[in-house]
Amino acid sequence: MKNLLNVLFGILVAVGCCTNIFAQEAKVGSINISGAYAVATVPGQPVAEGFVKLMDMGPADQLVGASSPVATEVQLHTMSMDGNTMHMSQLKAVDIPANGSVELKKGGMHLMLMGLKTPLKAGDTISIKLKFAKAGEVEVKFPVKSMGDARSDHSSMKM
Ligand SMILES: [Cu+2]
Repeated sequence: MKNLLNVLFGILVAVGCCTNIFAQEAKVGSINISGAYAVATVPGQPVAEGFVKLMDMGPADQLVGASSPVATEVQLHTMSMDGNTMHMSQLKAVDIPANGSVELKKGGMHLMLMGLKTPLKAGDTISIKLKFAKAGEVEVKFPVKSMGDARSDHSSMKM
């Protein structure tokens, strides 16, 4: 039994190590960050979107800012429908409920990379630093996915 537990523990450690290598997972304070990705751009496109899930294992916190070496500025945005028109507006902060989670995802809140210094190509990985009001700052790796891949993430329905 003890051996079995050791094996299981070994597996857990191994899995933990591997998810760290693909570091779209990160942790700072009580905030767990997962599922980070950015969407590839076409040449000349000056902006790109980034998405990420934030899970809070502690008291309520806020995502208050972000920055990246590949963009002159990273803003927090949200989308809303005004009749049939999608509007994007800038947020001062994204609330993360205590012991809860918030997801920045397609069609909703997102990170907006402004003034891209280089186009984002699928397969690349960029780094974005997230800043939380309480938990502090953490650098997160965002793999770049093509528009198609990014879309298929959300189509769990069978065609
Ligand atoms: Cu935006």
